[in-house]
Amino acid sequence: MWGVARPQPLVVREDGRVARAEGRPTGRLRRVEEVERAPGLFVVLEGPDGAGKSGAAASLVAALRAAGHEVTPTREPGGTPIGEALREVLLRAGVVERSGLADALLFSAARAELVQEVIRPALARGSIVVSDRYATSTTAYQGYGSGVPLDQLLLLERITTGGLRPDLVVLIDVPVEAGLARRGVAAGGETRFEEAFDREFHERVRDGYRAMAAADPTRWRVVDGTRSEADVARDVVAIVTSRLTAARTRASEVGRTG
Ligand code: ATM
Repeated sequence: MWGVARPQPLVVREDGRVARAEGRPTGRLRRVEEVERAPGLFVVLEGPDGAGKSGAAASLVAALRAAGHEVTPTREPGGTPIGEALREVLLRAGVVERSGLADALLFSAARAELVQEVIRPALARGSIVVSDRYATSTTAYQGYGSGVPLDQLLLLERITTGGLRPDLVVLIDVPVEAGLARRGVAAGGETRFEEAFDREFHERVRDGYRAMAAADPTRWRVVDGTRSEADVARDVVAIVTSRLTAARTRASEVGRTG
């Protein structure tokens, strides 16, 4: 894994999709990219602590596979050897105190590796990538939560992801109290955040998520996470399936005209 040559260069298109490329992105190459990337979809599940993202992600992956799709599940931080090592550092309870900016840089280092090694290649071969968290978590936690300026985080995101944005972000929304109770934090459970017991921090994170969703309603969908795990999972599967159908329809139109 380490020290080997990178695979073929990848071209990041304006819409954030990526394709393999031998040379510069020309008009001809653009057509090839569209055909190559058309079946893939980049889905991110987001939400505050205790929203039930991970369970919904597992159900989504199972449902998509049962429907015959190739799916690449991943999570942040993690998903690569260095990402999992950083996860240990970042999420271990009782770690040394550090700034929001240091956190943002560490999460971003794991993300850069994940994008390059896993997400881009998967999208290029037409897989459906289901990621439990993405750059949107950094905006919510380190930006809205810890107060790192959002314009700095935007710059960092561009560097880290090369502009790769999800096709769809599903926010599983729960009130802070309910989320913390589920995580056991309210009852004294462990979490890595110094601010874990600071309700205000989690309120800011939740507000941040809702602000991002409101600002980009085409890309974001919000699901009420206070219901049963099965209800939430059913909604998430329905949202992704309908987006997939729309993407497929667009792709076949491109195929007919391209
Ligand atoms: P989960 O594995 O439960 O998703 O938790 C990951 C934690 O890392 C979560 N918070 N807690 N406690 C959110 C946090 N996180 C960030 O603060 N910034 C990030 O960029 C990412 C990916 C996660």
